[in-house]
Amino acid sequence: PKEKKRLDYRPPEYWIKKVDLDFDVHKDTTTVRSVLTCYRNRGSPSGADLVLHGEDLTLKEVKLNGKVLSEGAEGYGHDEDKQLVIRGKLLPADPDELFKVETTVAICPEKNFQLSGLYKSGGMYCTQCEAEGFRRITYFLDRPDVMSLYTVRVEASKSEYPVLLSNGNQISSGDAADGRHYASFEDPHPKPCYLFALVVGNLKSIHSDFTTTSGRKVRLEIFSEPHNVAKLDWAMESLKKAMKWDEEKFGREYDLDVFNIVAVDDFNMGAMENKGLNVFNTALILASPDTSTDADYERIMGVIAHEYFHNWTGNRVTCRDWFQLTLKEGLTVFRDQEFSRDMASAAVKRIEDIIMLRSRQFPEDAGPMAHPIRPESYIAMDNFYTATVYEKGAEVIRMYQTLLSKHGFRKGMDLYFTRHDGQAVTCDDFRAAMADANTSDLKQFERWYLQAGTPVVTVESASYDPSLKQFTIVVSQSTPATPGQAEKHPLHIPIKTGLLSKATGKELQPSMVLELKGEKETFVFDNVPEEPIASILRDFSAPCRLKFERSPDDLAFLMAHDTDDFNRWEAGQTLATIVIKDTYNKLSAGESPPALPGVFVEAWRKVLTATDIDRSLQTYSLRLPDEKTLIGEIAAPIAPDHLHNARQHVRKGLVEACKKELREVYDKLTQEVAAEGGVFKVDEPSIARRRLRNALLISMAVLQDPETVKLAVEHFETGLCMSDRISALYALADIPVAEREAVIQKFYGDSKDDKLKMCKWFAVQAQSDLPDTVERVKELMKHPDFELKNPNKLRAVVGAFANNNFHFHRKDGAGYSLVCDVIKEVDKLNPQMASRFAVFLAGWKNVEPVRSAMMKAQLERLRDTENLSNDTMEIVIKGLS
Ligand code: BAL
Ligand code: ZN
Repeated sequence: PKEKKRLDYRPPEYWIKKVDLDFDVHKDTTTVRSVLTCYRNRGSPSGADLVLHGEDLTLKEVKLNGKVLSEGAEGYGHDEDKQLVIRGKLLPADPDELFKVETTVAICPEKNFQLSGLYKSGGMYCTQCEAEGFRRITYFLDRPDVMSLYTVRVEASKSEYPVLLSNGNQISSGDAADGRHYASFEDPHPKPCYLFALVVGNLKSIHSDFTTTSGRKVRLEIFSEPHNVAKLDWAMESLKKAMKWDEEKFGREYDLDVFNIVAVDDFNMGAMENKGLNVFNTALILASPDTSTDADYERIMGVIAHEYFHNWTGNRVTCRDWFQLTLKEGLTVFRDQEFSRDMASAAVKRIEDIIMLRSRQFPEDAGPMAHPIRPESYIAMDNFYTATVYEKGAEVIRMYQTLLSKHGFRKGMDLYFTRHDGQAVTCDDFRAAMADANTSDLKQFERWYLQAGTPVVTVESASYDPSLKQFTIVVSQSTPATPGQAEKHPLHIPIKTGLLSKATGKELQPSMVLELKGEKETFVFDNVPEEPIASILRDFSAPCRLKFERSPDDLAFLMAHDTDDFNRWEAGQTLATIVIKDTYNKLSAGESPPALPGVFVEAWRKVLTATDIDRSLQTYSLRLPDEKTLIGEIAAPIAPDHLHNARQHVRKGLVEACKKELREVYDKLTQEVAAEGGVFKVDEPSIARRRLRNALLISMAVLQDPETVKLAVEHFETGLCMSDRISALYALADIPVAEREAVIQKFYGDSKDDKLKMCKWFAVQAQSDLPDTVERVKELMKHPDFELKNPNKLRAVVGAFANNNFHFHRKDGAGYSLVCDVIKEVDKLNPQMASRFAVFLAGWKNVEPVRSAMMKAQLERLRDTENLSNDTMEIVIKGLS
């Protein structure tokens, strides 16, 4: 397969000013006629060929300026990549002269299982064009720097598909012959083709409106298949909040008269920001207390906001090429994170984001797929919709704000929009706008875009001089080598630091941002009245690992007193990591696990019984770091079973030591719920209470005693909503008792008619700890409700299993061969999904030798598979190199 390189970027030979599309939708054949109004790029030579991308298209006709072209040297041809070539000698020499290229192609959405381009999902047709799906609809310059004005006409059966949608404003509609109807649309904003969308279906909708700051009324409409329409209200509420927030925080107003969203069952991504017509995976839009957890509600609001925010960061200002993906994704994730922080608890959101970063992005940065947030090369662009581009990308944007202040960041954003509205630009353009708006030097900051790997910031020493009243810290940085990038240079790292009184726990000085630029630097704090305890990397001010030797007592002190909510939580995580690591080392050496340190148990008990902290923060503070996060803290090669057992040992130890308090707090919360009449509520305190109560139940279940089994069954039976019921299921999932099976059956009975509930039912079983989980997963894949072609169900079974670290790494290699078999099968249908699972096998070098060899053998099996897709092959090649 061919690799594309960032530095090879060249502007296109031609521009496409206008696109007129006509879709004639019939069962098994959709005919697409396209008229492209083009002109030559002045920078390209006269006589250059026009080469249009196309994939899986049946070409019917090509016309140039209304004249039919024949295939051959005097007409059109195809190059070795099957692209359509219009001979340059036929095209105007004058770059100002417009010409029209008209193609007619046939496509078959019903057989498009890749879910890229135009495809059928259930009873509806819909599109997904990012990154390179538009070429699967018609011949085009399928690259984001080609921005065009679009008109679209679509015709289909009126009775089967009463709803016809595309980007922009509908300009006409009516009946056509043979019981068909049509609609046409005009989008007044030039856009890259990846933002094109078309939906044809039997849909129902809810609608509302939003008046923008300048007084324009926007019609908002959200569509789904009829049976889901009652679950769209939360999405509408979220959309309005997002629209208002973007006006208030960034001065960005919506720019069309309509904003439509459509929910689809079969979707590779979470959602897609097509101009004025977002398409959403049902999992990220449908909400009801019976089907969605509180976390689902929060996620839906975040993703609705994310896609809406793309209208400015992505659509109005887009990417010049796909290497710049983080320009829109990192920035838009940052914006949705800020929005969610404003909508609920800022500290809780920050903790959730960092848990995700550490469990998903840090491993990516430490594995064979490590890449900078702006990758240097790719084979399949779809492989680069990664946690690095998105989540680390968002952290890089956040660092601009930390370095420049909120005010300075806003100035940079304003300049970015003023300079680049309507353009396709680069990450360097964004950095230049930030630097210029603040007259700040951000040259070294570019390295965040150039280097892969998670930097390590080490506090080499921290000392206090009472005579000078000075506190001094020496800080160094290094970034581990990553594939293809042995040498790393120092980064510009903002380290938000506070000093606390050891006596009172109060702040001795307000937080300040230290700017680490060299390999090692000394920072001196003056006028410090007493020896302080330092709180470093507050609010996780840079995406780094912090190495800072502290005693368990100091960490327990920070857990109790740090005035930075994030670092108070972080101190608990650090302490827990030390304890789990210690247990892991003992188990790995064949020794018995050590007793839990008293200071750790008491600190945990203190959090458990506290009554003066936010219950969501309390929940996160009681939770131990997950296995994926812990892997990064342990020297490779990892023994996954010892790691799992070490973490379980610590969990159990805490629960045994605090059993009485756990039950008391749980009962108190249960009584509170009962006192309110057992009514389901979605306000923040109710969510936080539910979160804590559900987490306590899952904690207690680690003991697997009959009392907790009974409690879990009761919790399930009396649960007010999905959050309660699914927590009870998780509590029982690891306990081999008849009650477990009964509750699983009951849940199935309540869920079998709802695809999203079924996904939860699948996932809880695939994540179980029970010894026969591999066999269960194989059975689940044969279950009548499982669908290999539906990405949500595939993720619910295979994705959840591959993330089940203990069983994926089962000693006999059965987990690896299961995942490899699935990859081979799925790759034939949907390479984007298959390649995501291949990433799990690619991490073989980090695992102990026996398992490592088995994982590698499965990767080799994939390598030797005939007709493996480029997507999966890219992961396999990188994994094996
Ligand atoms: N642009 C792909 C989906 C998203 O990140 O919004
Ligand atoms: Zn996005």
